[in-house]
Amino acid sequence: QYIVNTYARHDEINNYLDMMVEQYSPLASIFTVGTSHEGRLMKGIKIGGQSSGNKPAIWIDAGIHAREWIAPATAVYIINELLSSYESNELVQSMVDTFDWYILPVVNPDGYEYSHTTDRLWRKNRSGDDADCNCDVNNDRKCRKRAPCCGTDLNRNFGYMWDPPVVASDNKCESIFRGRAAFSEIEAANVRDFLSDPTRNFQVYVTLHSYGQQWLLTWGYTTDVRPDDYDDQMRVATIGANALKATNGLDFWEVGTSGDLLYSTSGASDDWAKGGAGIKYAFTLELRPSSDRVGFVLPPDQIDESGSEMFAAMMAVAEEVAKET
Ligand code: 0X9
Ligand code: ZN
Repeated sequence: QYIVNTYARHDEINNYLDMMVEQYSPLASIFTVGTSHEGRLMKGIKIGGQSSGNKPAIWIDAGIHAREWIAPATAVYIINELLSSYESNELVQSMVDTFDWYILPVVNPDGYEYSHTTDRLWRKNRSGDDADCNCDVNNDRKCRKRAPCCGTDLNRNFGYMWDPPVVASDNKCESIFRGRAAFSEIEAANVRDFLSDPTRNFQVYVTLHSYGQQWLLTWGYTTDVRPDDYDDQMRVATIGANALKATNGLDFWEVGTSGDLLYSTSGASDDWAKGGAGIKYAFTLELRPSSDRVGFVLPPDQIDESGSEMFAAMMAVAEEVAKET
């Protein structure tokens, strides 16, 4: 069914991808990176036609953090827009012809589902001890205490500068638990393996989060060093942020490193994408809203604007990066 502009469940998103591929093949095809801890299929969509080989590629993922529902919804919006406007929009057509777009809407499907069924503000994935993860939160008082001790923060589990921990915890009961080891979590390892495949030529890594309306640049783990191509990162991000702001008239959208705007953290996916996978442009986007009044619980009537502005940003980024390829 048509799930654009809704906060859809994980199986609805997966079904939607199948439906789009049915309609738009061979322009679109399914890819999978593996299954989650609880066995959910981590399904994505490749948009760009059949040609593989060294067409430059753009990766967009979302839903690393369970409660950030606007992120998967925005990814779905982008998928819909890339495919439905391909025929009618020259810029879209040219960017889809130039790049292979790989979009994985839900990196953390177990946590995402848990945030729908049990705890709206859940952040981590759902791996861990049975006593912590599989007890009955609603009817067992002990379980209510143990519940936070389930799961790992996938955005502290990626293996570039995983150690020492920076705003990351070794306590499994904290929401920023970094896991027992870098890539201890199947969902992070699945993304790593897919992005490491040398037959794909990724130029851009974008990961959608919320909230804060910020375009975060690497490095995220420190403010002491900058990547040597930092000026390129800043230029492309600024072009993207300007396109974004122009779309729906948002005036607030910050661009800068995680440490400069927010805080530094070790083990996030953006740093690994750049430092580990060698993808030149690596961005974490903190989507709407800007303030903590609604925070993660953004009304669904804002999906449309979040989607349209982020789509414009992705087109602007692609156009700019295309000049280099
Ligand atoms: O803390 C995070 O993982 C991200 N913010 S969120 O509110 N969505 O949890 C920011 C991560 C930014 N990237 C790095 N610090 N490397
Ligand atoms: Zn997040």
